[in-house]
Amino acid sequence: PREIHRLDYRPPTFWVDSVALEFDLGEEGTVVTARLSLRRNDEVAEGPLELDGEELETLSVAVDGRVLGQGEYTIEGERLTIPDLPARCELETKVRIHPESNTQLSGLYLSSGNFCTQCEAEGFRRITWFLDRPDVMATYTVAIRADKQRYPVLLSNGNRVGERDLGDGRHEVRWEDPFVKPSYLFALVAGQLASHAGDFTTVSGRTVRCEIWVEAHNLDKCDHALRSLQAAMRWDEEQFGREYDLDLYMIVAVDDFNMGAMENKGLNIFNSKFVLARPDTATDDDYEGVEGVVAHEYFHNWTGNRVTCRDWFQLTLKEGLTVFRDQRFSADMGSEPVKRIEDVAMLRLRQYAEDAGPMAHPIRPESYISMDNFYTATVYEKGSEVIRMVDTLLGRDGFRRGMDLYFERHDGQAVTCDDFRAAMADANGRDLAQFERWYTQAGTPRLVATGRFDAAAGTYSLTLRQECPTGQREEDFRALHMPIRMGLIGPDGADQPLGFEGEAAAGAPTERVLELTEREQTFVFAGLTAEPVPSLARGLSAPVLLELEEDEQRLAFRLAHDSDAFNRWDAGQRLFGAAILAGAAALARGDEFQVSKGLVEAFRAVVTDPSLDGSMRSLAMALPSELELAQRMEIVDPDALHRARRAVRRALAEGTRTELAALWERAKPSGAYSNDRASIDRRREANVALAYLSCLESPEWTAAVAAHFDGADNMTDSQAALATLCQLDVPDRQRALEAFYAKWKGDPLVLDKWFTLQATSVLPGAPTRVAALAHHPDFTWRNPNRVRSVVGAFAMANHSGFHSADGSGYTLVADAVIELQGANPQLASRLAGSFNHYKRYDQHRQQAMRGALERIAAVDGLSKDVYEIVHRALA
Ligand code: DPP
Ligand code: ZN
Repeated sequence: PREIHRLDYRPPTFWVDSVALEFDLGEEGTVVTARLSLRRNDEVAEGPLELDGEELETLSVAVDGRVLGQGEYTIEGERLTIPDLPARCELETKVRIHPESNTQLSGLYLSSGNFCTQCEAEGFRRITWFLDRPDVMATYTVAIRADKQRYPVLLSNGNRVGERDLGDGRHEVRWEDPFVKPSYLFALVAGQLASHAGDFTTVSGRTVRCEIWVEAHNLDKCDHALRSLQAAMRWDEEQFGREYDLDLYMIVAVDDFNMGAMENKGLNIFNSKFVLARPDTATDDDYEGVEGVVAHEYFHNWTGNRVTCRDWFQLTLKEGLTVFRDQRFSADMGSEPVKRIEDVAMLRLRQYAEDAGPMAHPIRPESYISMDNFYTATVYEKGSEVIRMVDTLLGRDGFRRGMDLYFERHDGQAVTCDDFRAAMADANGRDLAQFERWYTQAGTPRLVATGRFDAAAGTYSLTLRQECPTGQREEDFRALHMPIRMGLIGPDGADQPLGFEGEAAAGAPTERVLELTEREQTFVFAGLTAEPVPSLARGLSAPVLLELEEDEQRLAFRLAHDSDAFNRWDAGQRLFGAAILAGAAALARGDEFQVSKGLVEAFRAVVTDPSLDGSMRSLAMALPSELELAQRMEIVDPDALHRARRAVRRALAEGTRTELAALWERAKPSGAYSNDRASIDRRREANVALAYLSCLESPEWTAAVAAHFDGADNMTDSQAALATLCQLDVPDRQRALEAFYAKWKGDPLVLDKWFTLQATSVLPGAPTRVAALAHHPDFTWRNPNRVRSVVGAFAMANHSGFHSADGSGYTLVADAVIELQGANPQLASRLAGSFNHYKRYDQHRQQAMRGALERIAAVDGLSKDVYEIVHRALA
């Protein structure tokens, strides 16, 4: 497979001004006619026209109405070349494609018998010959012809401009999208669908019709998606002055989808997981997921569609920015600190791990074999952190000025990350040249902090030193421009005024943003009467690993007093994490270990703190996961880690059983379900309290969990209770699983939960149970959600099970990759990433994982997606 490099970018030899597409949809083959208005790119005066195509049966090629003969063009592999073309011409191609056997779910394919498309990143070339690159932007008109009975609904981008009966049982619908767009934003849907609709009146008074298209039996699960869309439209007007530009906005839910959702112009196509929600089928977290993803795809209309990427290396231009926008939206809809904690927890779990492994790449990668492999936590989540730092450096108003200039300069264009940075800098008269290093350097920088209090002088010197990320070369690391939001906490728990030496202390702020630009910088604060406790990188103001020596006492102090909600939570995570890691080390040596009294007291304070809302409390009570803690072990010992975490959990539960029981009593369900914030908060703290109490393995609390399951009138409680039972070796587990299955076997999304809860059970024999799940009649390799709910969940969220000492977890996942790699390379390569960190495990496991990777690498005709992941890991 060929590697593509960022610096090799060349503009295309031709532009496409407009595209007219005709689809004759059929059960056995679909014919696509494409007419492209071509115009030679003056910047590139020479060179043939080169079009991309994949798995196309070419029926004819014509230029300006004349059919070309064999010698007038060449097709070699995935490239169609026409040497001699006039500066302006119309090219017509006719191809046959086979959506009915497209298992890759890229291009045009069938999901539940309906046609749908996925073109990002390079799926459009699987539909027709095209300059399938994002810098080629054109207007599109589309005619769709299909059987009237089977495909009554025919959708594409833009506005519906015509419809006619073709007489032979078929009909035709025509669509027109007036905005130029790259091919990856093309979409088509055809099938039996119904819509839940509502209106949105824009700030300038236009009415936009919003339609959520689903299979008819799901119509009662669309209201939350519709409301989320309307809220997102309003928010983008208020926060960024961005108004929606078409009269119609459609979202279609499909069951078979490789990703979460896709922002196609005017016609989003979604994994049904991020559309369908009803209280009895979706959890509170699912509701938030729907709201966030609907908003994300909507926000792309400006950051992604109106202004798009010049080439795929710039992906973070639209994704980092749009994730930042959806995170801010969700914070505004709910709780800012809760949202921030959830986002950082995910960043540390997935992105920091990626940064420390073989797939480490800058948010703007330098090369790829398959672009599909670079829809990563780094491009998305770290990309969002980088945008967040710009926001922190420029301030809310400065950031808005930068955004306005960005749209003013680049509306209708395909641009680069440098263009974005230039708009931010120019709008604010700031120099963001050094800031570019966030786009060129891979890895998570370490930030080592040391403090020195001089009692006589009343000063506190804080030294911050940037260290090269793990896995990167020292000589490549250059100091980054980063904002560090911080405070100094006094002995009474209050933030101290932060007067710099030489400044008047009176009136100084109690929180500052320090701007780091050098490898090492020292800041001296004056006017202090007692040694303060520093609270650094509040809200994780920069995506770094903060290294600061803090003992149990100091962490407990910050957990109790830090005025920054995020840093309070973070102090707790450090405290619990350190205890578990110390325990794991002791167990690995064969020693006993005891949970300290101080730890139990800190936990008790969290359980009982009246100032915490339920969501915050549940986050503060959660122990860091095994997967996250594994990142911090020299050589990962999954068994010791698992036993230590369990022991800490149990000790905390035993030490605070009275308070936990009181919390459960106060917060447990009473009265009918409601989805207001207070009820969501209560459900969260009730469920986390009950999960702790279940660790006591007492008949009383096991019965309480079973009763909670039986009495649940909503999926949040039902799933939480079943999740808890799945970790217990009790008869109620099997009974509850059977009851859940009987009730929900007809609902694929709920059934996914049923599979996941079993795949993530840590009871002994996990690999055997997961193998059995993969043979369950409801399991299928063809549905990505189902595969992820079993194999994905096992590999990514069942650390002790996946790393079972006998290697059977590895065999299972490698078999799945091999099974899938031909049919669905994108899905297979995600699963192949499960082995990325094998070098961090003990010799025995390393060998077993390496063996699994080598077995995958040896597959004949391995897809390039999987090839890239496996070969990077083995390198
Ligand atoms: N562009 C999509 C998204 O992230 C991914 N296919 O919204
Ligand atoms: Zn996106």
